[in-house]
Amino acid sequence: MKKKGLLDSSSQHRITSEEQFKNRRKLLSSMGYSLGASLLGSMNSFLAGAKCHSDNKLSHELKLKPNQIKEITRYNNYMEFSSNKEVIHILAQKLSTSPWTLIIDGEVKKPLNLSLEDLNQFAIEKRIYPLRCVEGWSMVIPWQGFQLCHLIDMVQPTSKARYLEFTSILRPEQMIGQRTSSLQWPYREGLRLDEAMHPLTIIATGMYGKQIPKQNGAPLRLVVPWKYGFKSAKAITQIRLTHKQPETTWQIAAPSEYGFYANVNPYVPHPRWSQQRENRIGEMRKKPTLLFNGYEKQVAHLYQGMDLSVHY
Ligand SMILES: Nc1nc2c(c(=O)[nH]1)N[C@H]1C(S)=C(S)[C@@H](COP(=O)(O)O)O[C@H]1N2
Ligand SMILES: [Mo]
Repeated sequence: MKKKGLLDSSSQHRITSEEQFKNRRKLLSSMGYSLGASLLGSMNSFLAGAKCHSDNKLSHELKLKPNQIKEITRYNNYMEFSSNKEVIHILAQKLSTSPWTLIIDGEVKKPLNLSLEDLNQFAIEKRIYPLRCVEGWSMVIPWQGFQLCHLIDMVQPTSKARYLEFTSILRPEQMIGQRTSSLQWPYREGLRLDEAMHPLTIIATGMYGKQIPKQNGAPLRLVVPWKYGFKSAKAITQIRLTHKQPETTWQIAAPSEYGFYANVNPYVPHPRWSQQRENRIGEMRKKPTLLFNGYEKQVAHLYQGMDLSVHY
């Protein structure tokens, strides 16, 4: 009787804090529970880091000074439009971003089809993050958005879910690069579930106090600050939870140059250049690149036991 109640509460209620989770685990083991099939499923997702806790202290932790809005909005990477960074802010105005639908499906109990209005229910927070492009330049961008984990909580991943695949919009009639560049469209990216659940990982909807500009990924853009910029897919329309590691656009294009993990790492050079330093846009001298883009303390545990030069 008691046993049943306990199982119910662990599978149906949200875990609100790590402390609560640890207490529950202690309690379970003190009661002599062995991890049966259904409980194992829910424990697995906790162990994968699948508890969502808000952490808005992360915003100012690195005490970075944002780049000027002009720098952020006039020097972009967005291959759906051009490989010329300085014309994207013009070409991207062609993309119509409303109405917009975000589909979340795959290994979830509650697939969802969300409009931008639906997404307004999330409290918007500010996050000032460095963005380090794999090419060797960086910027500091003051985003607004919400933690991706809140969205993942809503769809309830199944026990098979291990990864997320993000798909950007396919609209060649509005995106000239999709007609002229040979990358495999639509642009796709992926994260491991625990990376996606991490409180640093956000969906950005705004920047510098306004709606996010089209050239920066309107209306919805993934932001994962400890990874190279290409992981942060712009204009996303679908998030699919999967069991298998998804293929990503840059991995398909050049597997020896762009790995699935793409953690910012000064000790693992790109095959054609060093990653030890970066050119912060607006600054004269190059600066050292930091492991995990400065977030080692927050994310290094996700990669314990992994050789980061193999899983690059
Ligand atoms: N859909 C899509 N997302 C994308 C890209 C892209 O070409 N297409 N480029 C990526 C790369 S390489 C970088 S460095 C960042 C650049 O973001 P920014 O233009 O907002 O600075 O967007 C990333 N997201
Ligand atoms: Mo990039």
